[in-house]
Amino acid sequence: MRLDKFISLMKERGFEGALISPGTNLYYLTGLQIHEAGERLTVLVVSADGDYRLLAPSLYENVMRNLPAIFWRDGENPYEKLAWILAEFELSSGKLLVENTMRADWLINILRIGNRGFEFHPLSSVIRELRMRKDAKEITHMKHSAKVVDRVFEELLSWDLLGMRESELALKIELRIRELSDGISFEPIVASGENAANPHHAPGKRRLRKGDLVILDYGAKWKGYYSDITRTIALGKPNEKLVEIYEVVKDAQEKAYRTVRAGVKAKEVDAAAREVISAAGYGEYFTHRTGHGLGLDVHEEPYIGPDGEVILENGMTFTIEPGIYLPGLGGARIEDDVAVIDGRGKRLTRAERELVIL
Ligand SMILES: [Mn+2]
Repeated sequence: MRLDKFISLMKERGFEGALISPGTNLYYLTGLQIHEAGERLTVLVVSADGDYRLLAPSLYENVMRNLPAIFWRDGENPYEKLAWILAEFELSSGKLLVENTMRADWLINILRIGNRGFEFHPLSSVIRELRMRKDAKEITHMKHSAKVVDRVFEELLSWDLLGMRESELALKIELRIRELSDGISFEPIVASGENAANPHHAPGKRRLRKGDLVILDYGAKWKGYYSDITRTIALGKPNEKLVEIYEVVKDAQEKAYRTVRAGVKAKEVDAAAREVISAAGYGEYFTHRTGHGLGLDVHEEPYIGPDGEVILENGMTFTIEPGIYLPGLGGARIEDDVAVIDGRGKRLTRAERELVIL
């Protein structure tokens, strides 16, 4: 069980315990998915001795039967109960892991309840080692998630795109993803014409027109696992400059992909993409890292950037998504999801990468 594995790793690293609030780490360790805990304290207390207990609001009483739990009712002070669990587990000092995304108001209250001797550390510092290495089942979910976005890309090429507003296309993509999967990874990005010079453009009222390069960036979710794809398409023949940057981005993406191997550092993959783009004279217009880890979170480790010291291993999954953005003119980005399998990089997303001119 993942929780046992986590506890022994935590102990090995000299931690006394962990406080894990709802999120992907809690889901990863226990399978527990808590929708909208909001302000009500919900936390899994884990001790390096192997004990664990969930403290949760009583409104979840009927849905949580697989973990030892203590419930609190509205009107009660949950922090008193938390103090009681910490005392029972003999947790009063030492290194304690805290979920990175825990609400500040919870943490402030926890800091007030007799924790004089604790030294807090982010949960990610330990759990990253488990989360980064996906098992076969996790990879299967990611493959499925990737298939969905490939399919949506193929379908959207036959939609009547000319004259459509960016926001309308984004909504149509979202709807189709939702029909085919468990949900979207983030609100789809549709960036057309000069808007494509902004890597994270929010789709707006601009209508797609002839000569545009259009960046489409979207993802699906399957059994908790995300995909994330970007394709750049052309409506009618774009000007030569735009075609040129597209081809440079495509070469950079391919080069980075071919660099992926077990034993290679993440930053070597970044450097491979960056070299191609710099050699073509567009280095200053590639304004972000080459990619990010992907899994239960859309952005997780390993990050594929110039500072990426993580050594790639089998089971690691991440994106490769170089781009060039020319202010006032437009931009291009190509993004695939890649897994390290049998020592080599393997693309999970397989949609067409040659420039599609509609
Ligand atoms: Mn991405």
